[in-house]
Amino acid sequence: MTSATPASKAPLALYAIGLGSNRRHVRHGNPRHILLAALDALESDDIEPVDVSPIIASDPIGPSRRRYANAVALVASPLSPPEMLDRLQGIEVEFGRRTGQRWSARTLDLDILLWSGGAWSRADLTIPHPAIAERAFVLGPLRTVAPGWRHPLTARTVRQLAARLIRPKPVDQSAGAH
Ligand code: PH2
Ligand code: MG
Ligand code: MG
Repeated sequence: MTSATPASKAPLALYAIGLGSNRRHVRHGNPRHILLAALDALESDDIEPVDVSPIIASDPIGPSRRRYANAVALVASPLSPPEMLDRLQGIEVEFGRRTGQRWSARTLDLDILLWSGGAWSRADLTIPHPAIAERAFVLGPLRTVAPGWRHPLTARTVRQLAARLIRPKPVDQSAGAH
């Protein structure tokens, strides 16, 4: 190795990455093992693991009927958000993800949830992930690794968002019954 790449001179940012899987992988096996392998794949010269939540099993939100394994990793990296997205998409493809499968069963889904730079919104990438506040399978694991991290748009901490999500809500009389 000769000179450092420009990326390695950029200041480190912290990212919270959401991991999800609800299909088996021919080599890695069940979703839990897929997440463990994905955590290994994530670690690289310019992505340093800082912390990982427990892996939880969660009921599917959306059309797929298989249960998911979900987890959240905190990583430190000099990569910019689009560079990080590229990297994550590359790993998804390595694990057999086909494109055009939004919300369908997937071997591996890697989402940027939070970034220490705050909010980012361009073309195909929005940070914070827009659905964070409604998803227990994200907030549960995220709370174990970053309870005090403030959502840059609502200024609520992850702990507060998680508490709001699980607190029983009064019945909304105006809403139609399902
Ligand atoms: N991901 C989805 C849709 N539904 N449900 C659970 N429980 N966990 C997920 O990761 C998940 C989901 C789309 O990314
Ligand atoms: Mg995704
Ligand atoms: Mg997702």
